[in-house]
Amino acid sequence: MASVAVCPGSFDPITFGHIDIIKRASKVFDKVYICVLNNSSKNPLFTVEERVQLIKDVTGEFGNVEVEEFHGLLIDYAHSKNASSIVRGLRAVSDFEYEMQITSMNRVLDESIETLFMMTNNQYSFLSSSIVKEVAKYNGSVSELVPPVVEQALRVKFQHT
Ligand code: COD
Repeated sequence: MASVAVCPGSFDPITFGHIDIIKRASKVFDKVYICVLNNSSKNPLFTVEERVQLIKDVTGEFGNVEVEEFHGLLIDYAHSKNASSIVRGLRAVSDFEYEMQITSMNRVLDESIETLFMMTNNQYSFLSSSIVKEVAKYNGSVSELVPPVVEQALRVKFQHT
């Protein structure tokens, strides 16, 4: 039976850190669904459609990765895809408490789906979508942090074209 995983997130926008985790997951699982979901504690810059399109633009090279949006509980999405696992990235110890909270909640909702954590490449351990938006907002260079298509989308959003 094919192994299926879900990489969930807000991806507002996708960064090289996200891509690092997606690439690692795509090597371990037969099929990886990247799912753009709503994080109720965040106020997104990009629409869900824009985020999905940017992810599609930069993950095309991975043959076993599919990108979708979902409005609802992550665990329901994972279930609908027959996924055995949810893959999350870890950057630093500071991620741990938040990740433990959502993992425990998801386990209460459905014990059969495991959450697996992958450590990011050291060079991306400081990187987050928030930091990228902060730099791009004030017209700083984010070329080391995101692919060119995302950099361009940020320029348009912040009217730095
Ligand atoms: N290196 C490695 N990994 C990284 C990096 C980096 N530099 N940056 C981010 N990541 C990882 C994150 O650790 C995460 O695993 C993934 O990439 C996505 O990150 P974000 O920040 O884009 O996404 P989040 O954390 O906002 O996603 C939260 C969800 C949207 C998944 C969550 O809110 C959710 O499941 N919402 C749906 C409703 C639900 O089911 N709620 C119940 C559970 S509480």
